[in-house]
Amino acid sequence: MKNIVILISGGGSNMAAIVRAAERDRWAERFSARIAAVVSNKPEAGGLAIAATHGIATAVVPHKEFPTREAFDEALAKVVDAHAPALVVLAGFMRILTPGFVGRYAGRLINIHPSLLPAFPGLHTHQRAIDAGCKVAGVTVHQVTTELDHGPILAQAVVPVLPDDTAATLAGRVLAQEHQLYPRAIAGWLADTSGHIL
Ligand code: NHR
Ligand code: GAR
Repeated sequence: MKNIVILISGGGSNMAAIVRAAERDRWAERFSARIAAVVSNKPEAGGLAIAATHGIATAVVPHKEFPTREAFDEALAKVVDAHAPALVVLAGFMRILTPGFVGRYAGRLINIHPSLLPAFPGLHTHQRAIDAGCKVAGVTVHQVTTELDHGPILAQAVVPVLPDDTAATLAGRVLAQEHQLYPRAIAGWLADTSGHIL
């Protein structure tokens, strides 16, 4: 069985979309894969309750309780390693990971970023796309490397930027695409362990 561990920080709608796709598309039978655990760095993350209703193990590693990023990442890795993951999925996970953590999961650590990378790495992507006058925006699934939001691209989807868009309306349009793209990219990765679908 290939165990998937999903890391979240918030609402967990991408995580929920992945869990629903795994159930709907029978990843257990097709890929011998399962969502083994959902781990949050924030105790209040709404996604934890959603995971629990699907019978998925949950854990919290509160970053605020650790003196350094290295100490947090070591504690996080211990929890993740307990599930022997074939794939670690960042889904709205908001802490930059140290080279030690990234190296440990090299080649099996992926992220979804709400911009068309290499444009707008980092935070506040939607406002930055609007401010730059972009006519399209979108979402990127990529492998995580030590350079933030710069790993090899696995999949992308594009949405229009409309004249009256605010960061919130654009984020909603992008998020709807995220919910389609991330499960497809993971299924592609599980099918051929490369993940390139587009
Ligand atoms: N870690 C590495 N090494 N490489 C990547 O590509 C990563 C990563 C960790 C998270 C997600 C990323 C995104 O998709 C991600 C990619 C958080 C920040 C950030 O600045 C930036 C990018 C991403 C996630 N976080 C602040 C920090 O100090 C905290 C912000 C907060 O808590 O709200 O870690 O956009
Ligand atoms: C998503 O739009 C995701 O791409 C973005 O946060 C949202 C999380 O939503 N990720 C980042 O900005 C990472 N820095 P969710 O918790 O409902 O999946």
